Amino acid sequence: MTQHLTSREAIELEEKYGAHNYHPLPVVLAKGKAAKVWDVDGKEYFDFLSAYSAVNQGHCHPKIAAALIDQAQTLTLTSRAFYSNTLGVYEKYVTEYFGYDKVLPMNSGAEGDETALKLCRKWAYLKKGVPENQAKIIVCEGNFHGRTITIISMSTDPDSYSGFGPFTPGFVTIPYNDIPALENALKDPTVAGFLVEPIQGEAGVFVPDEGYLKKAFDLCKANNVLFIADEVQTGIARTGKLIACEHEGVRPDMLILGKALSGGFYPVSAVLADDEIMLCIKPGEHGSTFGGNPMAARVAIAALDVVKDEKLAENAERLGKIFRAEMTSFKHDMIELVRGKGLLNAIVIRPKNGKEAWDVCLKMAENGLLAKPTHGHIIRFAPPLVITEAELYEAIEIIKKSIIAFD
Ligand code: IF1
Repeated sequence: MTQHLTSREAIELEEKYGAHNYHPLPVVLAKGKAAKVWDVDGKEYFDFLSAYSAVNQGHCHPKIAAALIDQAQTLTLTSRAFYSNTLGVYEKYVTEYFGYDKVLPMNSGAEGDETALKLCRKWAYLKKGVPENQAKIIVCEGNFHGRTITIISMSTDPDSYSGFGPFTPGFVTIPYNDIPALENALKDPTVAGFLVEPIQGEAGVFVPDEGYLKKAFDLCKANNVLFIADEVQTGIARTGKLIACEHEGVRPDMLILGKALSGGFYPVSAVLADDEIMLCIKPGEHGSTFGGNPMAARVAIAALDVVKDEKLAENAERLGKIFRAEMTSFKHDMIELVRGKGLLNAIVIRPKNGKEAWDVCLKMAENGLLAKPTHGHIIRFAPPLVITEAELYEAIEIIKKSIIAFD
């Protein structure tokens, strides 16, 4: 049974016994359903973070919960030392769903990225003929791919990498949304891959110029370099298409998925690629105790079923347009800029009377809507994709009312 804690008690416990690697908004959540969550006092909120886009299908989706509970009472973990009657079914389902030959199942998004980096290097040595230990991978300034040592070795954010060196070599950093810079970096014949987020999440929902991904993809192809899309945050219908690369008709050589692949029930990530790349890794060369376990397999199938059944991509596309139109036409001196795609949006906040994005988030929480600032002056708005149009308009009123409160 869950203990009945007051929000103060819950916060004090985390402060005293948990590492201080986060600075949460002072809200203690106890329950969630679809686009809403409730705190320990029963206060209701719209969730406009969706666990950083992991609960696209809405909180506690009954269909995903049913799959999880059924499998939890049947078989949870076999390890990959044996076959299971669930993994192959999921592998067939997910590869057909996204249109790739094969999938490599992992757990966290960071593990998905690490897997893609390893596959890319192996491919460089086995197929491209890059001399041993010389492969380079191009990454972008402002990237966010997770928290492991190798991944922070690619980061340009001092909060992410400072004090954690020495770093993994083999990365070349170029500005995001800069085709000439990519063209130039691709001249090096030891370059094996280009790892990119179709929209940069952590950078504040930074949407590149139209055509950037397509041009980048074509340049990679012309130079025999793998185009690797980190769609951990942008994938699974969030931006109005199943994956964000689809907006430009790009099919990445490697596709990294996580977060909403499980609808927020369980850490499930995946790398998808065709045989030419995927078969470069042989038995014993990569893996994970939990990757592809029976619960993950069942949960991911259910989560992806929900995306199709409930037309979540279409909903994100349609409601995203309403959100941006409403927020753009709402003229207020604290709103500097509204940007995004589908239901992955951000508002750049211009501070007023010493009040900034954090204060706006506190006010919105008071008024019944949860969102989180990034980089001090940007607020991300990413509700579960099951939010209804009526709920969205209600939420927009809360956002407007909260900003007006600073007049
Ligand atoms: C945290 C940001 C979001 C990601 C992309 C891989 C991962 C992430 C594109 C790693 C993770 C997170 C994790 C979360 C905060 C968050 C985030 F603000 F930091 F950038 F979503 F916008 N690729 N994103 O966005 O996935 O290993 O965490 O499963 O608390 O660090 P993970």
